[in-house]
Amino acid sequence: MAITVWGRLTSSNVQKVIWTLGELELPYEHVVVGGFAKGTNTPDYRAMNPNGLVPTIRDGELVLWESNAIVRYLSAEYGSGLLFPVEARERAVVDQWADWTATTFQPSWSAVFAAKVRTPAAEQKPDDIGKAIANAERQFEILDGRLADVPFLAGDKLTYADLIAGIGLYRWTTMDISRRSFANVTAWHRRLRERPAYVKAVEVPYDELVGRLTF
Ligand SMILES: N[C@@H](CCC(=O)N[C@@H](CS)C(=O)NCC(=O)O)C(=O)O
Repeated sequence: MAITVWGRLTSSNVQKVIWTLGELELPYEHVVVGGFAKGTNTPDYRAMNPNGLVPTIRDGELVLWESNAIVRYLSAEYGSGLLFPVEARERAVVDQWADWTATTFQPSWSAVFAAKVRTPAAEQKPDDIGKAIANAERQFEILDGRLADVPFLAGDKLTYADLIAGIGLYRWTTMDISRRSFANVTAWHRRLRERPAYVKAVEVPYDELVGRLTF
């Protein structure tokens, strides 16, 4: 039975999942819910995902939400030795960058996206935007330092840490803001853009999110 994914393609958390499926060349069914499509507040959907958020997946008997958990699961189940190192010390490094992304990096660029893109122009606060950009740049500096040493976050090969972190690059580089440039991050972005699964899943226009804080 094919994997089913619920979620809208303009959600960066859904994009991680679609990108992972693409890297692993796994067939899947896609049900568009969330945002304008709604559908996340029904009893059936809430029974799968009590948060009423996207993404959610089903793979056989397994129903799973939380995008990073989904990416890790797919990588372990279908990408062992590929996206998911089997050796504990190697995997620990992948988890370090994945968890840093969840707790620190993604919240930092998401805060800029919320303040500058999702907040209606008349309500935007330049000071808040400036502080959010400065904080995000501190995290990009850390990323840049790592990528000075290795082509991908965990070393020589693409892993699920790159999938979890890499979804931020399109939004970061296309927002109408002044930002510092980071040469190693730019080179990593270029490497990711060579991957059709990345481009298809992540380089997705987000016009429907402009000025809209409600979803
Ligand atoms: N921590 C959750 C966050 C999920 C989340 O906030 N999803 C947003 C889209 S990125 C959502 O469902 N928004 C409401 C909607 O799209 O209707 C995850 O990573 O899966």
